[in-house]
Amino acid sequence: MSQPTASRRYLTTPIYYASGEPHIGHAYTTFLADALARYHRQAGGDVFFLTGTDEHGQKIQEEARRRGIAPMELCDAMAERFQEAWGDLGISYDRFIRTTEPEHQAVVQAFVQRLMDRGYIYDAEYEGWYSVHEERFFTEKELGPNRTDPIAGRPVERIREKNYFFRMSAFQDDLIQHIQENPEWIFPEKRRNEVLGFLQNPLSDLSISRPRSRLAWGIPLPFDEEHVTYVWVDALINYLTASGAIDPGKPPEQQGFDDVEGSWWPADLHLIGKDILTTHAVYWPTLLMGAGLPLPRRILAHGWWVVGETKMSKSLGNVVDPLALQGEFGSDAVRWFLLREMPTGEDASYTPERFLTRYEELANVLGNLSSRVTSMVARYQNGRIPSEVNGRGLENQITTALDQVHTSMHSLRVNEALAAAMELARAANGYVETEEPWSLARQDGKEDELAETLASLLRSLLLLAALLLPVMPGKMKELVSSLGLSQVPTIEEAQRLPLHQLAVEKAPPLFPRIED
Ligand code: ME8
Repeated sequence: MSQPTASRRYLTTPIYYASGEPHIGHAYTTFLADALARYHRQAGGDVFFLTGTDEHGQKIQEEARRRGIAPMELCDAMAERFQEAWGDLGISYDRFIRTTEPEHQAVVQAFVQRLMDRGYIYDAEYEGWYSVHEERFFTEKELGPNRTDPIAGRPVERIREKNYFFRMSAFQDDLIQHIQENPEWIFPEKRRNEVLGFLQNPLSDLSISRPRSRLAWGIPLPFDEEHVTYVWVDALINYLTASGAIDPGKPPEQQGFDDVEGSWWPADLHLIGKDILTTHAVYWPTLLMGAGLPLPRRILAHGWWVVGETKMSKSLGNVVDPLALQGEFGSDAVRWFLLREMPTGEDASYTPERFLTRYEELANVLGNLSSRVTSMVARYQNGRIPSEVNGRGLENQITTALDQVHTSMHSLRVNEALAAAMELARAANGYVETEEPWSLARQDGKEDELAETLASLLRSLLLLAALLLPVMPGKMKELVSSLGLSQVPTIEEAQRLPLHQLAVEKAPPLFPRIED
C-alpha cells in the first residue's frame, strides 16, 4: 500500500441518490467527513473533500417518471437541494460531483474501455425472472411459491438478455490478501470481518451493463451503444473522476491509468455507511485492480441511524430532516448531536429527548464556561490578562485533552475526541468552583492568584475553541470573537498565543436556552 503523505488528504462521502431528500443519515456521513477535513486543514494539511450526487439508473428514472418530469430535471433540482443543505449545515466540501457531468461520463467510458482492453470484460446471456412493472430481476427466493414479484405482486417473466460482465472472480485472492495484509484498510474491524466472511464464498463476476431498451438513463458503454453502464460501476468511478487522475481526452497510453502521480488518487479515506460496504470493499477495489490502479487507502463504514427503535423510512413518515433541526437549533448543534452521539462504527438512535440532552450538554458545560470566564475576565481584569501571567492551573487537563483529541481523530473516533474536549470544559468548570475567583476578587493580596486562575481558564477556553472548530465552526468563531479574535486559532496557536493579546468581553450565551 502506498504511504499517505502527511500533508495531503483526499476524503470522500458517498454520492447520494438524486431521488430523495437529504436526511440525518446523509448528514451524518457528510459531517464526519467535514470534521475530519476541517481537522486536517487546521493542522496545515492540503485537503480535498469530495461529495456529490448519484444521478443515473433505475431509481432516478423511476422517480422522475413518478413526478412526471425528465430525469435530468429531477437531477438538477436534487443536486441543488443537496448543495443548499450542505451550505446550510456548514459543509466545507471542495468539490460537489454529479455523475451526469460530461467529464465523469468520459472517465467512466475510458475506465470501462480500459477493463475491456485488459481482457476483464466479456459478454454473456443473462437469464432470470424479470418484472416489467418493477423493471428489475428477482431471484427465485425473492419470488416465493407464487412466482409473483414481492413488491407489487405482479407476474414475472423468464427473460434472457445480453449483459457485459467484469471478471471480478479473477481478483478474489488478491483482494483477500490485501485485506489480510492491511488490517486497518476497513474500519471498524467488524466490518472487515464481514467482508472477509463474504469472500469465503466464491466471488461471482459482476454484471456491469443494462440493455438500453430497458434502462435508458445511464452512460453508454464505449464498445456497445445499446447497453448502459450499471449504476454502481458508474457511481464508484466518481471518486476517480474527481481525483483528476484520468484524462480521457488524451490517447489511451497517456490517459493516466499507468501513473496517478500529481493527482489526488488514491483516496485516503472513503466514508460510507455499512449498507454500501460490499460495493466499496469488494466491487470497487477489484474494478481498480482490473484497471491497474492503486486502491483507496482506507474505508470507514459507519453504523446506522434509527429513529427511536425504528428504521427511518419515507413510508413510515419518520425521516428526520436535518434542516428542520438546523432551523430550530442552528447547524452546529445538529453537527454536535450526530457526531457526539454515534460512536464511530456503531448504530445510534435519534430521539428528540436525546437531541435535547446533547444540546443541554453544550449549553450547561461549554456555554456556561464561556459565559463565566469571559464575564469574569471582563469584570475582574478589565478584559486583559497581564503579560507576566502564565495561567498554568489546568495544564495537566489540557495535555490530556490534547492527547486524546489527536489520538481519537487519527483513529477516526470523532465522538471520543468530542467527549475528551467536553471533559476539559467540565474540568475547567470544576476549577471555577474550587478556585472561586469571585472570592479571590474580594480579598486583598490575591490579585496575582486571581489573574493566574482566570488566565488558566482563558487558555482552556481558547483551546476548546480550536479543538471543537471541526465540529462547530460557526459557534467557535462566535466564541473567539468574544476574546477579540476574528479567526479561530489552530490548536498549536491556541497553546502558544500570549493571553495578554486577547481583548475579552462578556460573551452572549453561545447556546441559548430552548423554551419547551
Ligand atoms: O447508496 N444511517 O446513496 P444513498 C446512517 N448512491 N447513514 C445513512 C442512513 C442511516 N439511516 N441512511 C443513509 C447510495 N445514510 C449510493 C452511493 S457511492 C459511490 C453511491 C448514508 O442516497 C450512509 O452514508 O442511499 C449511506 O451509505 C448513504 O447515506 C447511502 O446514501
